Amino acid sequence: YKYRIGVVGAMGAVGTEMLATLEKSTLPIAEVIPLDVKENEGKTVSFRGQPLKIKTAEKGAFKGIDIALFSAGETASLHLSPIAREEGAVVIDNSNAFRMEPWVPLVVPEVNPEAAKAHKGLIANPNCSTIQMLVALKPLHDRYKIKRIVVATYQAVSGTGLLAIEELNKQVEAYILGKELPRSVYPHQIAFNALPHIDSFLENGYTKEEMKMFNETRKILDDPEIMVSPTAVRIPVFRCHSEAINIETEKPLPEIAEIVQILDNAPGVKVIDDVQNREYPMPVYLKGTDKVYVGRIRKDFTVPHGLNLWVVADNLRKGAALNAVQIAELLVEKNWLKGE
Ligand code: 11C
Repeated sequence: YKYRIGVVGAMGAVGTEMLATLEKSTLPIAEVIPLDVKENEGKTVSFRGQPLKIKTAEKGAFKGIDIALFSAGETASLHLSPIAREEGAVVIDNSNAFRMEPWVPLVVPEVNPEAAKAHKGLIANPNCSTIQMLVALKPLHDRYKIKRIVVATYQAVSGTGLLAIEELNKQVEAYILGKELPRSVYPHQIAFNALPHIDSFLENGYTKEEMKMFNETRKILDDPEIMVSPTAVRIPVFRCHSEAINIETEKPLPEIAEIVQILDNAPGVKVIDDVQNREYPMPVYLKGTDKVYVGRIRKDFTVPHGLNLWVVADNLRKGAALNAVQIAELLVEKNWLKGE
């Protein structure tokens, strides 16, 4: 059997990466159907060298589609995913719309693949900052039980979308030309700046982005006690989110060499950590890659069982498109497409 895969939001920053990731996927694909808003109908995207015409994502468009990868924002997911499911597609949703719904599995294939099995026609893809943090931490959590995570993120503008990429480009250009910096996406200048503000603020003083890291971590690890204390920051980088992570574990941690080995052997992780040769993960060199990169691995000498790490991953790939395609591959490989 070959699968018909729909990509909703095919012209967006993540949608484009979904098509690129599907091109390389081992999934037996009969057809890719790119869907987007009505204004983009008839425009073309490329898939394996062929131009594909965009169709409007609307009622009727999902008939015959086996798997629909959604990345068109929360409103589109809320409106269109029930339609897609009714028309027979299994939805893999990249938005925040359903992640915390008890009936929806929230899946990172390297971390909690089993959770996908019991789906009811919709599986949620976690937030990019959560995905890369947990791919790196899961092997340590399994062995030493992490009690508390303190994390500061350094997030790329592509997490906001294509308009934000354009805004950073235009601001840099205007700055060099000595012109006034245009601004529409972010509440402050993003070029040469750092904004401790991602998504909207909640009553507790945290942002939604920060609370996603707390709530999603507990759900994915199925650990209602693990503590996550986050600060999410937007920086003027185009691609790849970076995270400074501090963990405290219940059990004593082994020597650094052993931790490096555990991480390097973990699925989806690669260690880049040779400070003598100034080697550590950095966004500019890792854009367009598929793994989660870990460096600056060192003991936190201020607590009994603590560790500091620096984690970088391409937010559009492992943080979004690749994770979604991996979920599709998992469903097909395990024969879990039907769900429960
Ligand atoms: C960002 N993490 O970098 C966000 C983008 O819940 O899927 C993804 C938001 C989400 O701005």
